[in-house]
Amino acid sequence: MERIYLDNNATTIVDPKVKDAMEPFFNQMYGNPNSLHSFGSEVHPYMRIAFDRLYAGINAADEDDIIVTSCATEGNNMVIKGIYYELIRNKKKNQIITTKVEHPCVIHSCRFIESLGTEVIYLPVNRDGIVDVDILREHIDPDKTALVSIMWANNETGLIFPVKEMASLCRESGILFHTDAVQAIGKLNVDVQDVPVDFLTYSAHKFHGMKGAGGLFVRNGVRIPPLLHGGEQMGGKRAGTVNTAGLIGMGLAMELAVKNLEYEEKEVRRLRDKLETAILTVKGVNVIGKREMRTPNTILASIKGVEGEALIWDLNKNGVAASTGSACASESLEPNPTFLAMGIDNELAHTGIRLSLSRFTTEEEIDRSIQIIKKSIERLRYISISTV
Ligand code: C6P
Repeated sequence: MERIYLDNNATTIVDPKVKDAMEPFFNQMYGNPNSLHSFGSEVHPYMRIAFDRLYAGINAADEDDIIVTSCATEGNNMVIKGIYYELIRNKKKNQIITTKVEHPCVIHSCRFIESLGTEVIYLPVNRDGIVDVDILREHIDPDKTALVSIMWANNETGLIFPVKEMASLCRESGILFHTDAVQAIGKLNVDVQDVPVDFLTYSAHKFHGMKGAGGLFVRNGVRIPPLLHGGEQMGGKRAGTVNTAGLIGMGLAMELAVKNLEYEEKEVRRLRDKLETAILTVKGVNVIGKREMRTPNTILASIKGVEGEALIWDLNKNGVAASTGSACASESLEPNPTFLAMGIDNELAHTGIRLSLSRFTTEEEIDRSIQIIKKSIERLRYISISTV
């Protein structure tokens, strides 16, 4: 059975071009880039190219910093805990504002600094699943708010947040703004000249790079202490030997992601819409969030009377890989928190499935998925009726 992968918001296939570009850095050019001998120095030109691609990909200025991390979780922890040490612990400010629908690595970092005495405000989303700029405006306080951390696009719904307006508001108010852009890179145009963020994080494996490499953009002039102390790598801002293959692959993955934006916007969107339209014909299926407000690859659907987890297992048995939401929450028995934050009732919140495509998803896979998903829903409904 040919399996179909529709869980690209959890991770993506490494683009074969990216894999080829990384290959020499495992067995040939494997030197530590900080070593003085030729094994070390021969890696430098490739790292330079990778950094140039990372800067170009988000239109960062030469003076800005892009710190290579192991993943977005690390970058997000570094920003939130870093701001605690930079501005909150020394009592310059005492508040962070985020949202109820951030990824757990943001929410749990916020809870951690809350336990150290910081005030954290978790903004709600509106019925459309979006954080209103007005609600942010009501809550910010230039004397108190050290940081606003709001994602660019949600990993479960795909809903895109008004980060440009929110970052501009914070800039005017003298408040630092961080965005988790994990689900935006490769799906939307991400331009840090146009959107005045101070910090932006991403993970290579969400845009066809490898797992274990990520990036943290820090605007020129903004100070943040390291999370990892040690050697002088990344100018002392992130100690630890850099994942050279990961960085070199991430650079190319970023370049390809940007080159493919038009394809993503047209073709991936067309396939996503085809799948969505087809599953919406099934009674009791509802898709969260308006299409035009979502990233082009994502569907989060609730299916009345069908438990999300049961559907995932049935789909998996029939060759379709989907998820109930965030991969890292897959072992939780709690209802989907994004649904709850959107005011969707508890019962329906257990019925979510997320389907996420990539530029490697084919039309033939979508056509087969439609048949398989429809049959699975029918089968599970039949089982639940016949067992009542
Ligand atoms: N979301 C999902 O299934 P890492 O694991 O550090 O590479 O990425 C963390 C992360 C941070 N922010 C957002 C918005 C994300 O979507 C993710 C990863 C996956 O939705 C795995 S939990």
